[in-house]
Amino acid sequence: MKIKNNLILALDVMSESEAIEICDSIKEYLDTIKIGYPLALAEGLEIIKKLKDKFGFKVICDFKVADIDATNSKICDETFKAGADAIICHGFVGSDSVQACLDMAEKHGKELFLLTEMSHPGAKMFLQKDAEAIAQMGVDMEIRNFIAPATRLDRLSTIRDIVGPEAFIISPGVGKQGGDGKKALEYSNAIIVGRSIYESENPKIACEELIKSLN
Ligand code: OMP
Repeated sequence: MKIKNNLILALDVMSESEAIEICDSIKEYLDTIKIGYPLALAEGLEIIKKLKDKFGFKVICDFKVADIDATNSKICDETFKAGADAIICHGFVGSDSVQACLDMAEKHGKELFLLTEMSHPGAKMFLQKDAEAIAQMGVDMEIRNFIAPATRLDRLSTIRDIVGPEAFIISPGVGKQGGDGKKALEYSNAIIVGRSIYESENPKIACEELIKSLN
């Protein structure tokens, strides 16, 4: 996957009008956005095609899919049918659940991102201790795309070592969660940034300045 300016906008706004306004202001800098439950629940899955058609963005659907295999298949199928270019799934549910997502991504000719360790403080309670095994499971399953935290560079670096130099890692937690974008890009291929762009008074300038700080 090639991502313009190595930057993905996490578009966790709560209405189509807000989403369009933000996308309009940053469209020259980005070509990939991530949509999660907030916007999809507020506006329905149709928002994916609307934003793709209007701006030509690639859309990663952050549904953190984490169910039994049969249910995961259905969630992924609907998401890809709605136009998503990629979907994010959790790894802690195990290889049968993840394989169902991978199979559906392959069926649609789309991408799957495997979430290893999360970026927030609570990830240390349970997820962190298994994150390396989750990353290794992804490698064994020949998954190419991973998510690992910009908030803990040592962990991001460890996960990079496990998945190898050819894997594609995208990294959330820059800005509001305290992570440094430039440092995260030493180990990842792109960063995911939400609030520090869309909550800013001027998202266009916030985006411009962030990109400058990455180079
Ligand atoms: P900001 O903290 O506002 O920049 O947003 C970060 C985005 O990345 C949100 O959409 C989160 O749901 C998402 N995210 C994390 O923050 N941490 C993770 O470990 C994983 C994700 C994700 O899967 O995208």
